[in-house]
Amino acid sequence: MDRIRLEKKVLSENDRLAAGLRDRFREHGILCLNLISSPGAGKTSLLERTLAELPKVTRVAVLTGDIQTDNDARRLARFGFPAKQITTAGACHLDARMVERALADWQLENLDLLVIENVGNLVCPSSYDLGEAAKIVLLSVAEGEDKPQKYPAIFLKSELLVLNKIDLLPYVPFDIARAREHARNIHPGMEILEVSCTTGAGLGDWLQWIKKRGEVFKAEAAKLPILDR
Ligand SMILES: Nc1nc2c(ncn2[C@@H]2O[C@H](COP(=O)(O)OP(=O)(O)O)[C@@H](O)[C@H]2O)c(=O)[nH]1
Ligand SMILES: [Mg+2]
Repeated sequence: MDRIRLEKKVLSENDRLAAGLRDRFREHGILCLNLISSPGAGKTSLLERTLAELPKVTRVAVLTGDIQTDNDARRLARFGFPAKQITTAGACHLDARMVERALADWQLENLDLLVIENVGNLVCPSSYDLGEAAKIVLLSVAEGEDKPQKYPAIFLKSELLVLNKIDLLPYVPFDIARAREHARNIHPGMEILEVSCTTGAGLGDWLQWIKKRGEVFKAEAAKLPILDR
């Protein structure tokens, strides 16, 4: 009982901080995306590909979460955009306070796009709002097509499913039609993209998705009343 009460308190404090972050992102016109998957599905690889393709003038930054090491931030910093590691020292997800702290010395007025790579986990990150405009779930074809059935919350809460590693389809028994069906059973309106970060297949559609989502975000932000929090 006490544990449930404590969990509720932690989550509502997180919601409060996330609402503050969302306001700041809106105020500065920053599209914030929260990338979630199990470890190794290819989040950092997708970000590497994305940063490599974006024009150098793009005002993009990335935050990347892991329990230990700054390996991913070092992989991402090579592309010349701001990249910062958040190490959670054991926590299985990022929370809004960690994001707030990581942003403290960045000038938000210089950004249009912020991509957050969450800690590899299909469960805990689904409960923690980071102020993002959209959660995106990645699933690689080496993980089994029944993951949406096993971990429904994250598929329900994500706008987009990115099916990665399609170059491996000839070698693994992964039924991509069933994976799509399972995802849409959980979340009928879910958008689904198929990509390979190794061959580059489908990455044009992914970049197009980001561009369109940015336009929708700006149009929605323009309709909302001026903030008075
Ligand atoms: N074959 C194949 N391997 C990939 C692909 N994307 C990522 N990988 C590999 O999968 C491993 C984990 O990728 P990483 O981006 O670190 O995953 P993360 O833990 O989700 O950030 C690495 O060895 C990548 O090279 C892909 O599209 N195809
Ligand atoms: Mg990673």
